Amino acid sequence: MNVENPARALRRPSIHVLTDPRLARGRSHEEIVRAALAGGADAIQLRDKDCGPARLTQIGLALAPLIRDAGALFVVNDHLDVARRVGADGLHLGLSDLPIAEARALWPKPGLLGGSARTVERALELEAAGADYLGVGPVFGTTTKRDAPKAIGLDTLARIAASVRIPILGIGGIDATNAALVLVAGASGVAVISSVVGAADPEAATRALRRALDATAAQLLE
Ligand code: TZP
Ligand code: MG
Repeated sequence: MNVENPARALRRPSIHVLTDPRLARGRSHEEIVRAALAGGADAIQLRDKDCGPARLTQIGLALAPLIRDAGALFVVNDHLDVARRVGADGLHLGLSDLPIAEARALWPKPGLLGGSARTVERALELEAAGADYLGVGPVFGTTTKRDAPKAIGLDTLARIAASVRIPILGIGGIDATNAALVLVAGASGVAVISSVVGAADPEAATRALRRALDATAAQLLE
């Protein structure tokens, strides 16, 4: 576990950067993670749809100390076994993965458990099943997720944010130009792939998101 109180760490206006080698322009997970952390990411989610658990574990073990040293959260996508082996803070499971209620029993607190929702009903279901946070989207149009459904938009995001007590992260088509809208709609933060992983300069792209979110959070507190 990297962070003393992972649930609290989720509360700040947070930036989760999801690694995805398909978009990384040939750069490694490590290059992207170093840049995202230098730019102010709060969490790294290890996500590689082309990689089996053994290779993913190797990558995760190499990333864990970098993420820990930056004081960021380390989340693993899809694979409970990998999350365990690399000592991750969190596990994120989508619709086609292990159901959240089952995962909760196998991945107890303080391990963070994230689920994916695009409707109020699903969000409430996941909260009741024990999710600690939700990735909600796609908020805007995205071509990153191959099977991504239609964008839900800011109104649905706001309805979901108002319906659950756990933090939600907007995901899908988010960058420094629209991240503020996601926070204003009630999200606690954003999860991004292409705007950071696919950027010419992932560190600068993360820093731009950081600035946008911090400025918006400060205004919301006024
Ligand atoms: N879930 C909903 S949209 C999405 C996932 C994993 C992909 C988001 O990628 P991007 O590049 O930030 O739009
Ligand atoms: Mg998944």
